Amino acid sequence: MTELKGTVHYEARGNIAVMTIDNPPVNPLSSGVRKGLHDGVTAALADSEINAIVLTGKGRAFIAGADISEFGKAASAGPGLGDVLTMMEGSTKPIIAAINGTAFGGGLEVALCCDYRVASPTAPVGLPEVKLGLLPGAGGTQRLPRLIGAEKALGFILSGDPIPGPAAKELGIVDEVFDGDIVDAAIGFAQDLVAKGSPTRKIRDEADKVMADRANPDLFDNARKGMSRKMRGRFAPEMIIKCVEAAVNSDDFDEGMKAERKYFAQCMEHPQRAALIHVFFSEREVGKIPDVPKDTPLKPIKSAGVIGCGTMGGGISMSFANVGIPVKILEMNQDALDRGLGVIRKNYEIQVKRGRMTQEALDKCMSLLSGTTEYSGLSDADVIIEAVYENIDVKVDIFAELEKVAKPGAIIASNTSGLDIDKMAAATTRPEDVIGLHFFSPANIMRLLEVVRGEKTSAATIATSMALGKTLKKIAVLSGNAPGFIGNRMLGQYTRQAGEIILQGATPYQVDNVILGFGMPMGPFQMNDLVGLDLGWRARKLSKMAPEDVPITARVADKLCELERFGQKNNRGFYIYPEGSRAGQPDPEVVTIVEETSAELGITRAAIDDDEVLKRCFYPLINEGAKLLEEGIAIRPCDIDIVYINGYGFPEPTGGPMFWADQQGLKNVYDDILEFGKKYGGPAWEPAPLLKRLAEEGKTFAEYQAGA
Ligand code: 3H9
Repeated sequence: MTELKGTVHYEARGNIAVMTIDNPPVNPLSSGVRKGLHDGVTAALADSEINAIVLTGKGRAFIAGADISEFGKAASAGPGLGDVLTMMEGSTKPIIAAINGTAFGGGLEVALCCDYRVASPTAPVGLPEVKLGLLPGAGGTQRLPRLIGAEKALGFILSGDPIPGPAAKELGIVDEVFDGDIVDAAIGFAQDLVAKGSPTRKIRDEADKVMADRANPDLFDNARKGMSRKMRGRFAPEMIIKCVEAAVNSDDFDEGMKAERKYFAQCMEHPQRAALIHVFFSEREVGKIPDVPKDTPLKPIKSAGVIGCGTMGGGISMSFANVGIPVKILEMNQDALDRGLGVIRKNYEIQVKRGRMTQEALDKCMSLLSGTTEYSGLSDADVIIEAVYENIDVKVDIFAELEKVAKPGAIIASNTSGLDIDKMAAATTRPEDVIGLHFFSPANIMRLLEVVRGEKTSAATIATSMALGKTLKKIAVLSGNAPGFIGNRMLGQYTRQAGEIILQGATPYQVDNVILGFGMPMGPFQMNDLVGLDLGWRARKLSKMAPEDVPITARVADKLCELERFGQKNNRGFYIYPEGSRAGQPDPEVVTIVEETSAELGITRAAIDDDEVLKRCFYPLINEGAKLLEEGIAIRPCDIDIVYINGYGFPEPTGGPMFWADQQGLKNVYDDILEFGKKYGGPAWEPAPLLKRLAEEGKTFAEYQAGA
């Protein structure tokens, strides 16, 4: 017999039955929980001594929702959630949800089937299904509009964001918020009900709010128009709106439930659902490092030092200050320090102006930032991160200085985006404390932290750095030490292809449009304009590179620089930017320059269709990912996916490049790579042995991750 997962404890406290869900760590609605709910309510109804039921969760959660690990698999054991909820809602004795902690998704839907809801002030309440490509499929889209009205329900369900108990009370989702022991409070609440004759209250029977909503025909159009940018292109939001429309427009609750079941099933079948659930589990998986035990003692991080107060150093310092960790910033002189701190203050002021931060929070963050012009000023820091420009000699010198001043055990880190961590570690006598902490720009906003282990980096330094990522509200992914690490090494393949494609027949605008259409926030040429075309051009000039040695993919950008088209910074690059605008407009002059460059290189241009553009941009990147796996630089395919989604804007609903490759079929990807290799040649099209093997065996990267 299949073993049931999770349980529900049942206890009679006088005439109140208390049911406690126990499915650590966060009480999802696994098979044993569903059975326990069913059995508990049945027992309470059968016991004439019991007049009301209190339902709560053990530990930090009430119920975290449906058990996501069961999705996409064969039906699990135990009763179905729908049946359990129907019997709960049919209870003739009132059920009070005592929301002790997280009540998410199906968890909140269970509470909505209870007659009353009371919550702890700190309990987060939410319907985050949309973030998983789903909709609340246990009656949430039908009951919530009946409880709080369609407009508020839509806002709540479409955002997927949780709110704490008091805000849930204000919205009308919970009846009362109680400090102290929530179960005792719920029992008191239940006793009051018993004194009044144990009245029940079924949300399914409440129709006033949805009737009123029928008088507001713009409601749904407004919801569609008001969809956040993040949700555009996603399948689930429209399905959610359709469900709430059904709740409003039908007199029959069960008709609405039927619509919800239909649209929920469509979401379940949609590839975005599988991709987003892959992202959910991957975000948790990347924190698990096979050779770093979970209980590795962490170094305390109570203060930080940052070297350099430019764009990266400033953003890194803000990340620490934002979570209350004091930062000492080292700059070459007082002027540079003042300038850097001034930029930080300005960035915070913009956030205050936009209502994203209070003046008090700004003052608090600024009070945590101080400066020094001496290395000795960093001697108290628990972690020191150098964030100067990318030059290995300069970085090695900095590490030699840090060796003299850093306190014993302090983590000494580099924010390099691809240079050799071991070379820096070799400048110290404590390579075990040295690590790469690669933040992404803007460092105070971007979620990814690439943590780079050197050959001798200790487990404690790795574990502390991964935990530090969480403290800084980032997602940390571990990479091995190889040029470009995970992200930039793969990116190199992508940008190189984009450069080749425009010489062979596409325009930069076609390439960008294809990439934008795929869901990336910007195309490769828009990215070039944002970063600045002059960086590479100036570096090549400085190194006196011979014109014939300039890579062909850099020729167009260099020509643009010769015409003083440096990108967004001076409003002209691959695009023309009207004054004050970041939305670039295509320029026929650029197309002419591209065509001339092709001719100079003897390349015959021919039309390249959008499908080929997409494959040529991403398949070499995926191929490189497979090489990173073979070399052990990336631990698992999911680490690459999380790097790409959070550091490079790879669209989340695709699940990341490696998951997307699985969905394309690795055999198809491999065959196309061979085809492109025949047509265009070059190292980009040499298939990684791992890709070849998996393709030939008909396997996926997911199966490789599972041990194939
Ligand atoms: C739904 O409910 C659909 C219904 O509308 C309709 C049904 C018909 N299932 O995040 P953590 C695991 S959809 C299975 O590190 P935290 C997680 O993988 C669901 N497992 O802790 C991890 O495992 P491991 C709607 C789950 O304290 C461990 O628990 N609900 C689930 O930082 C600890 O998780 C959601 O979308 C789950 N539902 O955060 C809620 N949830 O230790 C999703 C967690 O092996 N969950 N696990 O790596 C969350 O947002 C966070 O996990 C939560 C706790 C805030 C609850």
